Amino acid sequence: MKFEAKLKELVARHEQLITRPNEVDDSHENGIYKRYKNCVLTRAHAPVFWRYDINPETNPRLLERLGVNAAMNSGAIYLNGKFYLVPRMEGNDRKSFFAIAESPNGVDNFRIQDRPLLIPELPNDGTNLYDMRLVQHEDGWIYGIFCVERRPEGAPASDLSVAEAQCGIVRTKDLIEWERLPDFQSPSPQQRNVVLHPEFVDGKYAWYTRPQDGFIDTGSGGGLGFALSESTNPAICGPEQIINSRVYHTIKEVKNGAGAAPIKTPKGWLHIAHGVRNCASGLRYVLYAFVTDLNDPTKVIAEPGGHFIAPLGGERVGDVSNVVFSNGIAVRGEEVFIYYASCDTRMHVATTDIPTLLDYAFNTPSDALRTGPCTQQRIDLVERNLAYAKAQGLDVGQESSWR
Ligand code: M1P
Repeated sequence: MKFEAKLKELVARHEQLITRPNEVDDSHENGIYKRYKNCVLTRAHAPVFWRYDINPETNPRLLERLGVNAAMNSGAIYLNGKFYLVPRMEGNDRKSFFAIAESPNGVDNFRIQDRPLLIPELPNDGTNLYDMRLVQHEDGWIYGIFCVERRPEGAPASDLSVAEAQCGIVRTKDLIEWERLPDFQSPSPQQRNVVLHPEFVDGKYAWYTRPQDGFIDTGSGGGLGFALSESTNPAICGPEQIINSRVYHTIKEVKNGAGAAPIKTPKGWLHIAHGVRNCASGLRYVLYAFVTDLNDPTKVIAEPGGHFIAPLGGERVGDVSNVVFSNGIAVRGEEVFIYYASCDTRMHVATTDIPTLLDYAFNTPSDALRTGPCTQQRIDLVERNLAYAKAQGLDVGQESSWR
């Protein structure tokens, strides 16, 4: 095929992908949220001109010059009538970078803006920046809170996997001009999954942290922390209080971390976090929910047992398999758009609303922590249902002798 025709086809295929309508996937109905058939962002959503040199003189074979490997872990915000994602794009060179994608409806037609987002550099900046949370704070700024990963000074030459994670901060008013602030400072050796609370607490900035001793292992870091700082410039937080712990034999046994900033609801601050456990096939990442007190965001007042979203079907396989991860939620009125990545590879959306999420959070039994009480929870549900079915003369698929 001639150069021009090939380029035309690439552009047409890209346009077809990004404008294809999305539909609810009814096969995974649970009443709590709706999954969708198509991903909202993939590596193929990256513009053709990000990947190819389109000049026949310098690229006569029209080869891809700078491939994109993944579009994942996106910050999200609903702003001025539009949905914006700030995904973690990953080049074939393994470096992550940020982009801005915009959609009119939050479930399809996400178009990535022409240029990647170049975060202003700090001296000794990270090797890799990723996983931005977008937080609209009551101070008037939209903050971008992200992970800064670097090789620490003195790391052993024999082990190139030794790395350090810290938290970087940018702020903007319009998603166009971004100001870089000094990195977040905390008492912990490393931090990942740091999120800013959208309101002041006791007149201070409040942070969800994830204290960790090592780059992957949280070590003595007991879970999801909470801390206060006087300012965001610089953000130097005081002691971290663990507000949501890791727990043996649960979906968050190995580690957990905050997702997007919590949603303010009439009944509390609603969090969608991630929990990690270990198994023979490696770490398994799922999403779970909890609610904290409106007046005391350190106090958990509801936590349904088990996972909220776990990888399903094709979501299970990717660069880092068996992972769902969310750092972006957009809220439009009562509608909630939960953006989650599967397997550090591509982005999905699940939609629901605040009343449904509160029903889920407050009326789903909490994890009873042992097989006996957990089985009893289910037997109690069965007994209530069978009695109700009998009284109402309902066929709910029960054993025939009981009908
Ligand atoms: O690979 C899964 C996820 O691992 C990390 O999350 P956590 O710090 O909780 O282990 C993050 O690097 C995240 O980007 C990644 O999706």
